[in-house]
Amino acid sequence: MVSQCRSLRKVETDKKGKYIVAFDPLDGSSNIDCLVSVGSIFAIMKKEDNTIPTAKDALQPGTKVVAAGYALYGSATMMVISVGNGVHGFMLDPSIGEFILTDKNMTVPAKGKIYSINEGYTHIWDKAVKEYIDNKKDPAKGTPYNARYIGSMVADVHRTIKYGGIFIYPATSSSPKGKLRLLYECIPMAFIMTQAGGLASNGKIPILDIQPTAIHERSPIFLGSKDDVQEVLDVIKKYDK
Ligand code: AFP
Repeated sequence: MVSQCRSLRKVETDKKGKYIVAFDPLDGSSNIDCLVSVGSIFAIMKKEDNTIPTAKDALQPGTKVVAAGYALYGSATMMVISVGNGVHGFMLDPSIGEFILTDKNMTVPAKGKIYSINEGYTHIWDKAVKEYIDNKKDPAKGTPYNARYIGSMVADVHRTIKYGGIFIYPATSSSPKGKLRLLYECIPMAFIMTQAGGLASNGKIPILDIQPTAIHERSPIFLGSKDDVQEVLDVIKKYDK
């Protein structure tokens, strides 16, 4: 297992399985003291051979993920999981201590009305992100989007699946690879969002196609309703010409 806490946690030989788990045990932890929702995120990949596991085994692209999910600790506790056959939500029923299937086949709306990004970094966004967000706030035609940003990826992504729209953590001039970790934040969320009918890109290629080169590698991420993500990718392409 590779997790945000440590680079690699090896399982005892007699308990070793065939899988690698990339795990963010408590994402959004800076929100705990003010009781904002936090979560755990995981992605599971097959170990390609029978050699002794090393950190390199975890450096697999998202196309190799066999299962991914998150737990959201909010007004209720919910597990959202995909094994490659749709996305399903299980709500914890504390009265019986069991998770109940409450959200079968979760699908993200093709287009939403919410954009989710930390606008405190507006001064260091690139031109494409600035133009896209300005257009969401004050469109030439149609109604402006609502802004929602919790600062806890699991909560922001869960809302995006439920209501639609777009979640963005872009590269900035001070963080050229963005902030979010590729292996245990971006890839699992991209797997789930893609399974739910949405899109997830680093602004150039699908997140799931990125070949990780380091355990704690970061990546920009544009994730959510396919029409909304495609719209921002078209703006990025315009500036790339
Ligand atoms: P913490 O785990 O340090 O609270 O960071 C949370 C996170 O990794 C992710 O859950 C949020 O989407 C993102 O960082 C918020 O980052 P900013 O505070 O820079 O917007």
